[in-house]
Amino acid sequence: MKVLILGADGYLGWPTCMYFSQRGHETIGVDNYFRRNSAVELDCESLMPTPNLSQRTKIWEEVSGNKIQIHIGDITNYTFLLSIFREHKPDVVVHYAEQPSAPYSMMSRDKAAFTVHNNLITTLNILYAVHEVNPDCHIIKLGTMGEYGTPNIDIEEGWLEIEHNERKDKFLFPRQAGSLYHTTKVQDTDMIWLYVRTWGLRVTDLMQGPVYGLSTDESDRDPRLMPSFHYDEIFGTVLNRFIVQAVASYPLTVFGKGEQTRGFLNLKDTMQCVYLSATQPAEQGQLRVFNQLTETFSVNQLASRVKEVGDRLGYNVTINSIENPRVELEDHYYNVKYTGLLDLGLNPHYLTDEILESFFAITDKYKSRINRDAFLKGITWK
Ligand code: USQ
Repeated sequence: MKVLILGADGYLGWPTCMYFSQRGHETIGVDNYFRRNSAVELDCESLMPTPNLSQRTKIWEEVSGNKIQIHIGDITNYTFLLSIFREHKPDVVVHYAEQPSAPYSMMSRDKAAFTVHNNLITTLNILYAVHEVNPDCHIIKLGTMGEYGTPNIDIEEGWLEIEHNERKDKFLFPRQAGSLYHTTKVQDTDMIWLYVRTWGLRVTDLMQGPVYGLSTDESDRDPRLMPSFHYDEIFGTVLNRFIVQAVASYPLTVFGKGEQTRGFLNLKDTMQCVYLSATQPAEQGQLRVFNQLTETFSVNQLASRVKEVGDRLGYNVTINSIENPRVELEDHYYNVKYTGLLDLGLNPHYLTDEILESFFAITDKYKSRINRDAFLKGITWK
């Protein structure tokens, strides 16, 4: 396959490039370095040094013998994106090129506007480029479990059949997002669904929960190939933050009651899910939706697991419940269906103590680079 990965420099993007490349696919990565530049602007850089994409592709070639082609540019610029589509005519495009942070989207009007513009225009441009250059190209779009929010009913896998006044129809499962970032993901899903119906495109929407981890088989081959790993309040996800906090002897930051429950997965499983979706594509005219998680935990359960394993390793972990800077339900029903990816062949890496121990061990090597000011930056939803 010829695979185009948009957002190739990010936490998921770079490991995905290597994953496809390692398996013999022609891999093309694109990024505008938004996250890299914002992390400098907001003083919250990645835990480990991350060479830029040109440097990383050279290291990857030395290590694996495989090439990854890179283009640096902004895909909200349609002319730029179209030139890439015309040059490469991809069979699959993986869309990670969105502003991915809920706190970032709630920081200010300007950052809210950037999030709306970036996330909706990148998606629109991809839809147009596929329609114009290669309508058979399979779009794999990274959605988020946060599109559904935390409804008081079971969360189905993408769709819900509704019976109303003795008639039935199937709709996208109701969406009720908890941040502007998550809302842009709802909006782009609606846009994608319109063009699937109108132009007959083939799309897989991966409704992913928070990802954790910093190890993949490919990145383990050389520390310079590690993903860009964030633990700050803006770009870090909760379990990644807790591990780094524990290593830094910083009390784990549980927001509010800590009974917020989400569906989590290991970074290695994100790779598998995207790969399984690419190799078993959606049909022409189908919007296929998978809930991408392997197990659910509350924030309190994660904090206890990190404390238990951390204490055993000698870290003396403490937990601090702090006022919730977000507006979200802190104690709620959460029951999600997620069988679609397992049916495609996903073999989950569950959160075992061994996985937590190795996570601690790698993080500890970079202890001296931890920026304690990045843990809480005073961002609130209010
Ligand atoms: N939380 C804490 N303490 C912290 C950080 C987070 O208690 O220090 C809580 C949050 O309040 C929330 C939960 O942990 O209830 C998850 O927060 P998160 O920061 O790990 O995840 P979120 O902001 O929802 O966003 C992340 C990714 C996003 C992805 C999403 C999947 O940044 O790109 O879409 O996870 S999901 O959460 O399912 O919507």
